[in-house]
Amino acid sequence: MAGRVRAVAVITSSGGYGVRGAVEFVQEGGPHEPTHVRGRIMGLSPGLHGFHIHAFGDTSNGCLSTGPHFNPLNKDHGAPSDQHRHAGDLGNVTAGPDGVAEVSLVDSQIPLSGPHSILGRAVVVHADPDDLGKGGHELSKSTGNAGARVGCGIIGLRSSV
Ligand SMILES: [Cu+2]
Ligand SMILES: [Zn+2]
Repeated sequence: MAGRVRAVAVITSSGGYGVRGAVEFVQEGGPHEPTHVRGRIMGLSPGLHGFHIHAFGDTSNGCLSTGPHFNPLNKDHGAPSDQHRHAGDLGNVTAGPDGVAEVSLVDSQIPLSGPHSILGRAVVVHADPDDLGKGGHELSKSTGNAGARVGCGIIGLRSSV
């Protein structure tokens, strides 16, 4: 129906963290097909970092203005494997000792077409691990208590070449 849709987010740092990278999104077919996410993020501290789609493609005030996690179905924060989660909950990426995180995942709640499309929204990388809603912190059910927003990028259509 919709054919293949490709998008990309170029990630830059908010607040002088030195985080940078790019993440590509590909969805084959219509809005019910899963989206493949692939990319590389550099300049992170080694370890886990919360990785989400936030609601707004607005970086006018750095990563802060991307708003909350994309949550069109009004659910609690969770893990990517949870049925009840924010659509934008992609869990964590893991940076190696060199500060580089390779991203490769497939997800069924982040379409590039249809009413819940993530086009025009933002990818955000956090300073701390996402506890996937299970940390018992007051922020666990809203943000996974993932801390500062160290990098972000607006998800836009990618050229086909
Ligand atoms: Cu986030
Ligand atoms: Zn969330």
